[in-house]
Amino acid sequence: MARLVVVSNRVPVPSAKGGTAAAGGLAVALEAALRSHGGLWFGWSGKTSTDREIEWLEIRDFGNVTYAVADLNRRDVDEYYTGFANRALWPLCHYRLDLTDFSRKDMAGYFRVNRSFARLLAPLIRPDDLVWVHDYHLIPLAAELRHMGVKNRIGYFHHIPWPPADVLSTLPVADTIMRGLAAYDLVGFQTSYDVENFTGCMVREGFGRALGNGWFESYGHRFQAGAFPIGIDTESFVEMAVEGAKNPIVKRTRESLHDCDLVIGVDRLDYSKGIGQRIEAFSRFCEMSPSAKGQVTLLQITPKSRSDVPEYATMQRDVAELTGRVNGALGDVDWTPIRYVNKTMNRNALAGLYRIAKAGLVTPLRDGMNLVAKEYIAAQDPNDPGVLVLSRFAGAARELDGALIVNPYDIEATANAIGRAISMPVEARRERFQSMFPKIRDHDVSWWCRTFLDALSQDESAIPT
Ligand code: GDG
Repeated sequence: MARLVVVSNRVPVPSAKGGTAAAGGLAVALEAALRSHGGLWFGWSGKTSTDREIEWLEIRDFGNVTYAVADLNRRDVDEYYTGFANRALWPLCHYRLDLTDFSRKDMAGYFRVNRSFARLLAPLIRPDDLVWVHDYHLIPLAAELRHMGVKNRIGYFHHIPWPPADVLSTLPVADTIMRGLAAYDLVGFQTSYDVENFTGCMVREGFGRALGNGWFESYGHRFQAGAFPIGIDTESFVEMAVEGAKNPIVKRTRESLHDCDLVIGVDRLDYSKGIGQRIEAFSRFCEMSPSAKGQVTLLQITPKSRSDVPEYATMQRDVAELTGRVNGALGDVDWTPIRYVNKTMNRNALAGLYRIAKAGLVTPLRDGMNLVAKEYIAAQDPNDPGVLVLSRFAGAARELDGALIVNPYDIEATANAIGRAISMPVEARRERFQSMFPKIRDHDVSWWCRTFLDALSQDESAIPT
């Protein structure tokens, strides 16, 4: 079996004692894949150094896995990460052209940091290694590695949506980004819709031609693109949710609810997640259904993220204000309609909270997949499951068709769906749950890893003639 090299923007380096730092399902699955293949995990340490250039790596071995991380200096972080990745590519891929900032300085920083990463990584790659690069921060990495003579098979997975050609074309360096993707051997997306958009960008904008069967030829290189929907670590999440009932935070929540039904939302504070629209919809639901007063509470768990990016700071203020306004207008001395928690919960508590919630609201305006949707289903009691209200614009909606699928821009319809979810009879809830659970059980995160790596291991013989 080939050795595996994983490259991601951030690397969860275990503690000196060997304890894992990987918290989420994705990191745990990648760590497991690395352990079974043996390998190397390379990326940014997450630290900002005072050095002028990225020049050195901190390398540590844990069993058969090596972790190699580099610090970035302030300018690199501002231009590569906060700037181009999070103020150009992220809003662009989430169809938010109104929030893009195409600064030339940031673009240059993005390509510069990718070149520096390639320079540090290239000498660590052995001839038969499989290289797997993750996410939009690192699109140009393969092209840079190729310039340095790296001939290995290199795969890329795009965790967020891929936009249609008209949206991508607004990016001044769209051609360099497409050229960067063409340097990989396999480019993975979350859904077939993203693959369609990517094909449109390739073919319609004249960057390359489609050879059929997911194969493309572009800038003299043949590569494959396909949909690889990411999953969660379903088995361990189910266990965590069952155990979660004993968690002190879950107990406290349950006691504080008295007879109120709980509805839950869990999202990083990000404008793609539709948190404002969701709060409006919940507020509309409370206004429309007098019986909701004092009987239903929305728990919105929203850890802060990317506070260095101005659009996120603005959003933090807006959501806090909106929540305050709704609670002020609708609440009473003994009832707070929305409990807004602006901090990170531990994962066990989160799993237990999903389980006691009668409805899970996952209503992003645009999302690559959305793992919260899958976690909410995994956490349910099969005999008395809650109902998932899911945006049609989340990649997860392609698989989780037993959810109440909503258009999150339609506040009235989302409010109605919340009402339907809360009052749905148990037989209908069970039926919906049973239609979804086997999918997330069979297509878990290990399946996703395996499927991607199997496809990456194939050679060019599968290209149609
Ligand atoms: C990107 C794509 C794609 C959230 N709050 C807490 C907490 N979380 C955990 C959730 C979930 C994860 O964070 C969020 O994953 P999502 O998939 O919902 O969203 P992104 O962070 O935007 O991820 C997305 C994903 O990549 C994977 O490919 O699905 O579309 O945007 O696991 O549970 N975890 C804890 N406390 C919290 O307060 N412990």
